[in-house]
Amino acid sequence: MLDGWVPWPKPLAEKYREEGYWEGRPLDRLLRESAERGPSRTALVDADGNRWTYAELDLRADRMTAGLRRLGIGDGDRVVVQLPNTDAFVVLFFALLRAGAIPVLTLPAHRESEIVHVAEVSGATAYAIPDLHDGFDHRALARAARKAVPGIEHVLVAGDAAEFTALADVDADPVPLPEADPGDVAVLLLSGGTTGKPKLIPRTHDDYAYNVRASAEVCGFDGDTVYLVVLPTAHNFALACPGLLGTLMAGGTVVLSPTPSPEDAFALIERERVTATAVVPPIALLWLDAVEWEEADLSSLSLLQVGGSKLGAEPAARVEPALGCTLQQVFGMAEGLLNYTRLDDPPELVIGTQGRPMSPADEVRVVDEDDRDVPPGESGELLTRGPYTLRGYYRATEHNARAFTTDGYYRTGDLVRILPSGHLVVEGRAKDQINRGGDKISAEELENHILAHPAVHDAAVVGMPDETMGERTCAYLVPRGQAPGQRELAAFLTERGVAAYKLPDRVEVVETFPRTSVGKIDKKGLGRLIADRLRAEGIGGD
Ligand code: OOB
Repeated sequence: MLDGWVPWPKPLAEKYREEGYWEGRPLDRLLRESAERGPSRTALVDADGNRWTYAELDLRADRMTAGLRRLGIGDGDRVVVQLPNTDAFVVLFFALLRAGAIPVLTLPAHRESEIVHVAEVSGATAYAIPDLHDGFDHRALARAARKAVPGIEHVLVAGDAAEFTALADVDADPVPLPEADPGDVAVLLLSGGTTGKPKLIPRTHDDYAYNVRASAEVCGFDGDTVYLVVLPTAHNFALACPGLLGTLMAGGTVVLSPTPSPEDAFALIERERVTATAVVPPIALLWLDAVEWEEADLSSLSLLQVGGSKLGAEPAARVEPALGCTLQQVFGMAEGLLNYTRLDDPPELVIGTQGRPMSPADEVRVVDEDDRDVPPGESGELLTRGPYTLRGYYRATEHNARAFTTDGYYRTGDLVRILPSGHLVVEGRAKDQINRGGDKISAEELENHILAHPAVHDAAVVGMPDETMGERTCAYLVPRGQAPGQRELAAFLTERGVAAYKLPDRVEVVETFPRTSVGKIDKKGLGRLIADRLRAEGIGGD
């Protein structure tokens, strides 16, 4: 049993159980049950065309479970997982659950700064990596991480392990093990973050299994579903909404795409007769253009889920005619709450809204700055609680006091309005975060890194409008001497181990920052300033 996480209050947990949201089954059972129902069906296919049946995948997971236990990994141990879209991720994910360990899911793009932080906060004892990915040697990163976090006893490598342990050798004859308590934490997800450092999101077996099961229902996943994983497997959207777990629960087939490029993804859609996939808006835009010249047969595709940042109404309207499939908008968060447009919603709701809450037990409020409910239909901050929304970040007592109301609502930081149908329209953001095409960047985290530069006196990071990404990142600097340019700053941040997607796209140098009446940096003012400047330069904006 993990400590340092905030469980649901007992009466509420009782209610979620009684009303059948929580079924009291460990998350990994979804694979076992599908393997029992259809052992010879294809569970997983990778980009090279390697295929595993349910029986094979289930057995691989069991063998790796035994291998992990032999290494001494299990019983609540946290394991930082940083693997690309490969079979190794899928097998390790289930093996960790079965061994009683807790996967801490990070993105392949994360670097020393993020990995060290996450390993420290989670108290990780192991770290799983690919050898090389996207030209980057993760073993070098593992060496640095181990130096910084000596608690990391094991480094498990998919591929050439060098001095570490090869995942292929984490293998032994299956042993019977006790099942996890479904009320315990199953995985730790990474939050997009709004403060200095990324936060960890505890998801229990009960809550995550419900997240997966209800998503699969809403999206009509069944044994005939062939789901293409395009986003990183570690992202909640691709993993569990319904994603790879929802497909395996339904007995369908998961296909792994190494990248979201139309070349890779379209070829796999044609080859495997893919029926459903999930992307962020910039990828949707890219695909909408690519169908013009790519010749692949996409006729099998029946559902394209788009979420992570706001999809404009114009591209939304182009999805069905261009790709010949149903569009589903998804407004979700790793913290929990999922909003989906429904498959039978009228076009104006599918095109013009970000969906409605997945569960009848989701409670949503829209409030003003004093936490008072706004009149119906008006815009305000979205607060939510429910059977699959966290009650607190892991080991973050102080932050939790601000991120949640006293009665347990999570402050999403999203500005929304609710239509009479219950559908939400995302209107903006109250949180200090940049949403760069679905990748979340905490302004404060980036500012802290930038402030370490010797020629920077002060820094303020804001979003700037961008046609494809929705937003990009602009760093305003007050210099101390000769200010670094965009490239110099990017090199400095990379050297500090900051992930590439967080590097500022643009640097602006000013003498002082505009201030609000209470003396805070006026970020809205800076946002307007850069938007005006882009417009004057003829880039982006209206
Ligand atoms: C998904 O999860 P996260 O944790 O990376 O980011 C959550 C945040 C939301 O609070 C919101 O600010 C933004 O991303 N967001 C959207 C959106 N979907 C997410 N903003 C506008 N429109 C949308 N459709 O991004 C995520 C998790 C599960 C499923 C889908 C997305």
